[in-house]
Amino acid sequence: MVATLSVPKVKLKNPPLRIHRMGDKVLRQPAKRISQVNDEIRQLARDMLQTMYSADGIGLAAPQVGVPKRLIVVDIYPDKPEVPPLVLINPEIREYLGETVAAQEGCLSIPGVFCEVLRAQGVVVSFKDESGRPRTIQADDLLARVIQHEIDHLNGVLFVDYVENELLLDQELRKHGFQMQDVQRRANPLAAPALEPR
Ligand code: GNR
Ligand code: NI
Repeated sequence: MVATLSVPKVKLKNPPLRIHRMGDKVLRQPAKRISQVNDEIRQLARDMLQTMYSADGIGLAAPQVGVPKRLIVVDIYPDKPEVPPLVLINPEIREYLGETVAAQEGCLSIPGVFCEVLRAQGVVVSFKDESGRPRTIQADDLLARVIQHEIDHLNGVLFVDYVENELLLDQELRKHGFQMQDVQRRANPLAAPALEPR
């Protein structure tokens, strides 16, 4: 039996899960692999989808709802009822494709804050789906971007960690009630290395 994971694409007044915000330590913990895709995992995925649609998001990672497991849900077509969402369990990026592209990102755990982030145009990603079946897909453009953003969450990484302009980031964070001390600044592995003076 293949459990289908359809949930209506609607905004609930009382979503089943709470989205944790930057500053909460669960967002910085590396998430654990899922050894068995069972009904508990499928229920978590369903609850995450309802919570994502209710928050007007197009992706959500389990650590954002306080669960340190390697599970993400993605739906870049929240207004198309006929398109099913993606559930990715233990996702792994196998290949980065195409150019590195800069575009604005936001995060449901850092509401109101938007910054440009470099991402690969495409990725090949392997994962197990909601029925436990191994799958490999190629994703491009917005879908590839969201998958890269969500897999970062599984590794305790937030998009603001990559922002180079510390002053602009600090301003933008304060405006929305966040603090620079909760950012873990790091080089984006897709960025060209800065030239060392010599
Ligand atoms: O809803 C979301 N939109 C978005 C836009 C550009 C790049 C990434 C994203 S993911 C985000 C939801 C979220 O925070 N997922 O972790
Ligand atoms: Ni996010």
